[in-house]
Amino acid sequence: MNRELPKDFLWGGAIAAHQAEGAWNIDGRGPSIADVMTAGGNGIPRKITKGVVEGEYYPNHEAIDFYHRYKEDIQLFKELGLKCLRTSISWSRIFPTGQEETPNEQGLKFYDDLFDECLKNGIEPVVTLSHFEIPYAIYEDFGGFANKAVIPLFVKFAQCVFDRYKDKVTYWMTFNEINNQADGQEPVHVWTNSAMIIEDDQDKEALVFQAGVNELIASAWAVNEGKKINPDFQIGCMMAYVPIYPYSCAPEDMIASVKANERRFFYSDVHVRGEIPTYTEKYWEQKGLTIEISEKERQILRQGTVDYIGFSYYMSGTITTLPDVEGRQTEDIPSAKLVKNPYITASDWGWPIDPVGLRYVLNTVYQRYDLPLFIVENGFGAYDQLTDSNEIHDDYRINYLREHIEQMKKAVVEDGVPLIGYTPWGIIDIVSFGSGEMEKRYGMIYVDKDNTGNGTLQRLKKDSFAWYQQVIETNGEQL
Ligand code: BGP
Repeated sequence: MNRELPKDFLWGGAIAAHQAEGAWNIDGRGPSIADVMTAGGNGIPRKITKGVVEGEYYPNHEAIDFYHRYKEDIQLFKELGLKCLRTSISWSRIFPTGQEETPNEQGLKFYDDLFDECLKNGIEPVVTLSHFEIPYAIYEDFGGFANKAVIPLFVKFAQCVFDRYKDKVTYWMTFNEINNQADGQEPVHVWTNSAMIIEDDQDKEALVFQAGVNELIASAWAVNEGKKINPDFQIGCMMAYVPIYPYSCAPEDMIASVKANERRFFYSDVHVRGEIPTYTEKYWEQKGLTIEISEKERQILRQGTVDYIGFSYYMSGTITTLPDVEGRQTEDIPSAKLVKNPYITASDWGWPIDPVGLRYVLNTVYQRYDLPLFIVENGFGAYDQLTDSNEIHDDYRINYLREHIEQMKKAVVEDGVPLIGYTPWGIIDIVSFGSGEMEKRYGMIYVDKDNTGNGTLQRLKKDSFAWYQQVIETNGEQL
């Protein structure tokens, strides 16, 4: 039996525009929702400010200055042996307010130069259209994706970059973690791709579902347009899969697990099957949610289904209805609580560490959709210590990645799951999305910058750099 990964397996690394580029207000770029997200950290949540507020520190303004340093970084990626680099295009670098008739040529040129530099070094760009950022003006003028007027604006952006880079990029994804409608804090707001500030008297669940449906329509429409521009494009969705296990074999725990997983599967069901699933229509009915979707929009969904499923995997979750187990009450599944899994440990940020869960997701998702999969995020955020001789001994990160790659290989060579590639998250240290911290480090390349923005931005190779180089060189044999 062949126990190896395919020879053309796309070993790579992942970053995102708003977490790496910086250069937030130069060469014609307009502010994005990421530019008004303050730093959090040490348990303090990030918040979206209304506009850029004097005196606040915004970590995404400079990030790691990838915009000016990408050639140096790509030399390091080449040394690693990367076959692909996943990144995103900053929408407001192309259309500063999202509403211009003509795109910003300086923005388009930056990505031309970036993709050319990648290709020159044997690295294939894998591109996400919207990675948790939309032009801030779209939030100000339309209130974010809950407003259907934003759908054609996104499609115009997609058409522009599909056409501009049609000979440089094959693998695309539309919305990063479209199912991860991350909550902000007071005032309640939802950022990620929806970019909304929801006031207390508004129905959050209805707005989040409406924004999600509008994004799904925008995604399908973009897929359609992309295929007209280049029929060879491979356009995927991008999901955050966090499998929710039943805490016990009590049948009610199984049902709670099914319902919890439906909250995520809803999005990929629409991306892949082109229909709103019955279980979601029923949920909206039971909760009295009025979600607007016209017959024409349903037709767009049917025509714009995806070619593959990109997804992030970091952790699994656990749910129970048993009364005597401590946990956090879920908002939408009656008498169900999210609880700790007693069989696994967690990171410093409380993210459960469950490599076997990756094999479970690969099998479950492939069996559900029968499409190729692409792991476009998997990584271990940790506090790294710099030694006096500028070394970083990140064995914990090597162990986390090794265990996940072992399970990924089982899914491919033992279970027969077709997997396009693996791009560990934060191939280089970048700004954490959830906490805004630089010190929640994922990279195999260290960047000298701390949570308050101080540092030289010098790049250093961690121990995991040489380890991953070996993994790629041996196509996953040497772990
Ligand atoms: C995913 C996002 C990435 C990245 C990752 C790690 O949800 O797609 O952008 O941020 O999470 O999360 P964090 O940076 O909060 O540790």
